[in-house]
Order: sequence, then structure tokens, then C-alpha cells
Amino acid sequence: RDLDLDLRRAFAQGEFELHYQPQVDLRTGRICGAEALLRWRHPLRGMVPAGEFIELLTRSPLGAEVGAWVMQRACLDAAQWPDAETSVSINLFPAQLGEQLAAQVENALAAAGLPAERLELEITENIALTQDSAGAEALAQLRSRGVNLAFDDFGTGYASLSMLQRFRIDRVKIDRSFVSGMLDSSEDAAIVRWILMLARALGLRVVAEGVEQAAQAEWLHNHGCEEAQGYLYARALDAGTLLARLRDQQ
Ligand code: G
Ligand code: G
Ligand code: MN
Ligand code: NA
Repeated sequence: RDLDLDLRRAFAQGEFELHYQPQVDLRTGRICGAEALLRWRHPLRGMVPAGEFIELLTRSPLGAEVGAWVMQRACLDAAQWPDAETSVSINLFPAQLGEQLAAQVENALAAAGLPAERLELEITENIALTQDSAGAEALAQLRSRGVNLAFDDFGTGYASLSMLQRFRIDRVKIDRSFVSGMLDSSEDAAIVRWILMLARALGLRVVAEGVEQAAQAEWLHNHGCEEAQGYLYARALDAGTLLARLRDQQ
């Protein structure tokens, strides 16, 4: 069975969906943003676990097409959200990073009528290190237009610090491996405290990923972290469910 072919067919048949995991303001408990996460609803197999296809898309040229669709879909969905402050975050595929990225993002924003400030692009070190300079330029250009840039999985890479030197960004996402260990391991706690300090010194916002327990949220809040994302608040929700939640908190 050729999974790559399966993916092409699935994409062509509209089996991909975007779900959204809320990001919560730790002071108020309100949803202030959401990360778009790709889901595959197979007609026979049901929901295919992300681990079985996203890694493959990441290495496939199909990633460029799926990534462009994600961009459009996420901007259209976010334009429906009732609070004009709620941001949407998108994970970029490596194949999206090139000079065409700026036009792709501008077109998606324009088609949806979404202000650039409401969009955040998440990049991993993996992506940033393999990219060409045209991709880096496109990111810088988009940022000067108001689009936000975030480092995903911050702290897990080999070059987290030099990444901060090379890219102007707005926010870091503390990887969930640190958050999950934080209350039991003094090393993990020290790393999280250090990321928060570093971010403050650099004027970056921070969101902690993988928050599953109220005690973790409280610890993060007490240490100056503004936002959190994780199963404590919600898993990724389908677009309709997220919209209903956002309306409820209006
Ligand atoms: O959603 P989890 O739900 O299991 O996602 C697994 C991995 O897939 C994460 O690392 C996440 O960043 C990545 N991922 C999910 N959706 C997308 C997407 O739309 N684009 C890219 N590039 N990665 C995604
Ligand atoms: O790599 P990225 O950060 O984009 O990955 C997001 C992934 O993290 C998705 O697979 C999502 O389902 C998963 N995730 C989100 N919240 C939690 C959580 O609280 N605990 C765990 N274990 N995984 C989470
Ligand atoms: Mn992410
Ligand atoms: Na992450």
C-alpha cells in the first residue's frame, strides 16, 4: 500500500480537516488564540492518527499543497471568530518555505478578510535550518506586515539560541516535554524558568504547551508565563465546536 498515493487521494477527496486547540490566557482563563492542527478523516478507518501521516507530509512535495490549503482554511475559519483579538497559529511545512510564501499568506489573508495581526506562523528549528534564504526573507517580510512568528518546540533543538539570533520572532512555545516534567524534575523546572527569563529579556511572549494539570498552570502563572495550551483546557476541537466555545465566552 502506497501511503503517499493514499494521501494524494485523501487530499483530493477533501478528507483533510483542520481542528483547533485553544490557547488560554493564564490570568483570565479566556481563550485568546488557537493552533490549527491537521486531521485526516478516512471514510473507512475513521480519524487517522497524526503520527501516521503528518511526518510523511512533512517530507513530501504534497506538503506544499496541503500547507497552502491549511493557510486558506485557517484564515477563513478565524475570520468567523467573534472576538477580533483571537489569533490563529499555523504550523508550516518545510515545502512551504520559499519566496512564494509571502504571496500565499497575503492571498489567504485577503480572501478571508483577516488582519495580518491575527495570524501566527509556527516554525520549528528543523524548518528554519533547512530553508533557503528566500524563505527567511519571506518570513521577515510577512513579519513587517504584522504577521506573528513563533518558535515551536522551543528548547528541544540543537540550535535554539542561535535561532533567536537569526530570526526576528514574537513568541516562543515551550515544548511540552519540559512542561510535563516541570513539577517533578528540578532540571525541567530550571529550564522552564530560564526560557521565561530569556523571553522576558528579549521582549518575547511565551505560551506553554502540553499543560495537563491545574498545578502546572498555576506554577506557570506564578512564574510569569502568560498563556498555555494543553489537555487541561481542551484537545483540538473541530471548527464548529471551537466557534461555539468562543461565542460562549463572549
Ligand atoms: O496534532 P498532533 O495532533 O498529534 O500533531 C502532531 C504533529 O503534527 C505536531 O508536531 C504538529 O505540529 C504537526 N502538525 C499538525 N498539523 C499540522 C499542519 O497543518 N502543518 C504542519 N506542518 N504540521 C502539523
Ligand atoms: O509539535 P506541535 O507543538 O505543533 O504539536 C502539537 C501536538 O501536541 C499535537 O499532537 C497535539 O495533539 C499535542 N498536544 C496538545 N496538547 C497536549 C497535551 O496537553 N498533552 C499531550 N501529551 N499532547 C498534547
Ligand atoms: Mn505547533
Ligand atoms: Na510544539
